[in-house]
Amino acid sequence: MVPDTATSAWRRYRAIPIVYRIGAAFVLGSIVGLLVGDAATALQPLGDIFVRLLSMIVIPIVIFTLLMGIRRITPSTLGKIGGQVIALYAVMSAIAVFIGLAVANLVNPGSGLTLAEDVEFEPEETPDFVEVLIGIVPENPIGAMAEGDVLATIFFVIVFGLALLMLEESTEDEAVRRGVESIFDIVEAGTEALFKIVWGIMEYGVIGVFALMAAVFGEAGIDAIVPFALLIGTLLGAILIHIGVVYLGGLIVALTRQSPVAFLTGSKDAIVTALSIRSSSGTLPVTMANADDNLRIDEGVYGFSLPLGATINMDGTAMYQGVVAIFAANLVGVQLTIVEQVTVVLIAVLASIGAGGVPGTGLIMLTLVLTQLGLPLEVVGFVAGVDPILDRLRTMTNVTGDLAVTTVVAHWNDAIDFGGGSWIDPTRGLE
Ligand code: DAS
Repeated sequence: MVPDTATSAWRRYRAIPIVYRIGAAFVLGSIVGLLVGDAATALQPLGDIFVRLLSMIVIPIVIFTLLMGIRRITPSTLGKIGGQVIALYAVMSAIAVFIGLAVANLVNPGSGLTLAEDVEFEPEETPDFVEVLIGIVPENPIGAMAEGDVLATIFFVIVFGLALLMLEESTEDEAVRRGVESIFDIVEAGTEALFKIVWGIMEYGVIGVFALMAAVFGEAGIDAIVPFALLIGTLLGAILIHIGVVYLGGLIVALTRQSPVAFLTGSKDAIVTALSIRSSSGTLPVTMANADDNLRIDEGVYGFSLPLGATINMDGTAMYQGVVAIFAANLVGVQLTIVEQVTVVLIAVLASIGAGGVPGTGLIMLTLVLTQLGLPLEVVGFVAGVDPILDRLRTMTNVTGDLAVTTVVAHWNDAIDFGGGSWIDPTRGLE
């Protein structure tokens, strides 16, 4: 019989949000590594288990979350506004990844930090761009899944998901329609089960991150702090460029001729909430309230664009993939070719369709990008410790992007109430 004190201690431990426990493991592991030195690399195997658990979940999570994401984009809702929203979301995400890669190529976070010696890394031969594009189409989708070929898996799942949706809309056969619904019901249950596994892995991650950080700081010493600080700085720099130039300069000023300050003021509650709770989906009610009350946007637009954006439009998350891909490549001393960096863009944009707007999504997606590029998954353990900071920055960017795109599409479709409202008053705009 476990003594009450132990069970109550365990309950108090579990009551602490996992993200803070992992953050504490990051700090403690780093301190132990600095104090113990090389001997701390003996903990590496505990970190390797964490990495293998993450690797185990990569392909299943792609398949299930992507099918769930596609479920939301039903062909009938595509329509004119839907087409504009989805097209703008995709363009914004691609620009975000390019900005992330550009800033990371300039700053080069991760250079100077080395993985623990016994982490093998075999750089894959770099295919040329045409090979990457052709390779997206799998000759054998099951084989692609078995080999962890993320892009080819994403391609097949998107094709299969769209086929299911079209079948559901067109078939006369009731049994077939029920079959499609059963598949999506299974996918929904499977997705829930997989996220339970993800959070179970993150529970073990407290030990895994502790071990990885102890090993890396045991190996590299105090010098390892700089690369992590650079990683946070790089992402922050890329985000400020993306929000300042692309959202405010490009979308709000150039396309809607409205005041960028007024846009930010109108969106402030959603921005602060996203920074606080690290969840686009959790912020959605606030995002919608800002769109309606402050930005004076018609519900016919934001009612479609914001729930969709909270799940498929994740510019901050996509940008983060680019930044950490460069960080990971520097860790193992390889230079990502342009082809490989474009591959990051493809995965980040496509995979974000399936990524849900919940805390830690970006970290899980990172396993897809690193797997595709053949980069060491240990990096996920490294960045997991600073994820509480990075995730807030990503989520804030995701939500700001949702509102900026929604404002542009509403403007294009005369779905903004210029008659009153806190910011959309033509006398205060740039007209
Ligand atoms: N927390 C995710 C979101 O809610 C973003 C991420 O993890 O990258 O958008």
